[in-house]
Amino acid sequence: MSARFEPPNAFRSPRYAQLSTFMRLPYQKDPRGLDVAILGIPFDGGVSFRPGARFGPKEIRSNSLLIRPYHPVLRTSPFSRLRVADCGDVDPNPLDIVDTYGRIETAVGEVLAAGAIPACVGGDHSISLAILRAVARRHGAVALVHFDSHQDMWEEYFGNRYFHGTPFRRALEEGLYQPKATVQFGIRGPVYGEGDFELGETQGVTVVRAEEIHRQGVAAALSRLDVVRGRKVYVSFDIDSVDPAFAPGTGTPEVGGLSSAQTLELLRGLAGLDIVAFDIVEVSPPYDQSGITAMLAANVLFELLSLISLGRP
Ligand SMILES: [Mn+2]
Repeated sequence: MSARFEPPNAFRSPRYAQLSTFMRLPYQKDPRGLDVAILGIPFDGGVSFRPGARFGPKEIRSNSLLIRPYHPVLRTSPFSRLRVADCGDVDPNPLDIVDTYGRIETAVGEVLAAGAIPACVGGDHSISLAILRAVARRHGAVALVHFDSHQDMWEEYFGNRYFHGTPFRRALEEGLYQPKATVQFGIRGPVYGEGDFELGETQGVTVVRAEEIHRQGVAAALSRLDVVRGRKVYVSFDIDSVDPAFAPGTGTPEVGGLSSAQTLELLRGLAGLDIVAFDIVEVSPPYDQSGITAMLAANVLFELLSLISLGRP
């Protein structure tokens, strides 16, 4: 059994009609034998504003067709070094977030039990809590690199403890990640009050606001990653960390964000980290323009897979 590509002609053929997997990868439901298992998680029942992220996996798949297999900056061919497959979608319960969490935790747990790295494509950001539950059960409390315009550390919303604005408070309460080994990139936009930042501040979370990245540059931002080095790292990538001029197809856009180029540079700066799982969330195709947001998300997926492949034979 091999999940490898058939280079080189597989990449040169358009095959538009039949391609429905992430980056033309093989479809393989069973994660056993894989190094990385890509899971779609088409759930947006945790959204507070613009819906549609349930269609993210489908659009990211179809906008990933142009991605070629060699990364010339990181100098790696991730699909030669890693056995990667599209393991299909987790079946959510669109009417019940708690039930959906159970389904996600089970599916991600199966990937981890198979010894593969879960690469999760959402879906709204509420899914990160369920993924982190499975990851922490396997690896213990992880370090966290979190790209977002929002901290997603609110207490509740209309009395609901689970939605896409609370996963990193719930995960903190459950001891799933180490706050002092957490870096959040791209935070910006209006909040309800100064107190909204209090939990992160008192718990020692490193926040690199978007304004700081614009003023001081990407290299300075990357220097803040020292707190996660040498640890098992979970990367949570919310597409709304990117400016809506580059990524309009999202549920809760905030102006003044990262450019696509800054995003790629930041991601490449994660080289050398021990990434044990990641998610890419909040792509909402109904609000997208010509697929540019889904295309960016597909490229973020390629960047993260390339990072994981570094150092592998
Ligand atoms: Mn978020």
